[in-house]
Amino acid sequence: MRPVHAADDQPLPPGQRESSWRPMHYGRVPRLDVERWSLTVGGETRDGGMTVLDRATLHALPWAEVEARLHCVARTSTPPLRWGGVRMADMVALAPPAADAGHVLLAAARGYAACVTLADLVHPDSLLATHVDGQPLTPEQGWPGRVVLPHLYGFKGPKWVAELTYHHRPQQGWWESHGYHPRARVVHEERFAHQG
Ligand SMILES: Nc1nc2c(c(=O)[nH]1)N[C@H]1C(S)=C(S)[C@@H](COP(=O)(O)O)O[C@H]1N2
Ligand SMILES: [Mo]
Repeated sequence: MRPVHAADDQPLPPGQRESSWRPMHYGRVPRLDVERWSLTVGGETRDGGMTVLDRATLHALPWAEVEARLHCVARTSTPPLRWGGVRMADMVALAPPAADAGHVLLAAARGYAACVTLADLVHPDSLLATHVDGQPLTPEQGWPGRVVLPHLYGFKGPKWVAELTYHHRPQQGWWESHGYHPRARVVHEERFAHQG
């Protein structure tokens, strides 16, 4: 087994400094019933319909683990965390988008939303995480499920994710509508929509 916090393998990306993990978000923490948890997939789907992926769907998919820091666009990064869950690519395969729908709005149970490209969503390290460091997520950490996209800034990954909607064009989530970057790739320091 690899150590949980293999910080040596996880250098800090440009412009980030490490700080301990203290979950933060706007609004109250929803207390969600895990048995009734579901992810609704809609918008420009391949079959034109809506699919509800429930807890049983999730359990039927292969377990995946990814070790990654959480990089906030405001320049702090957590120590490496071992996220556990299922790959977003596997979820997307169960309810695929129309051929030309390259953008996905990820919405949380309490109003928060973020828009990502389909390519970023199906990145092999992208997870629908239910666990961290071997434990189920706490409500503050996003239980019953949060999107973890390690190559993008943290704002692209809603905690308490409830809906996934395919679109032909980029959408404005919460931070995108406040000037933050539509793509938000950490290695390229894509922090703000109008940089430089
Ligand atoms: N539902 C929801 N998800 C959210 C947020 C939020 O406010 N609400 N904040 C985002 C931001 S800006 C970051 S950096 C990470 C922070 O995750 P943490 O609270 O586990 O540290 O969650 C992201 N997901
Ligand atoms: Mo953030």
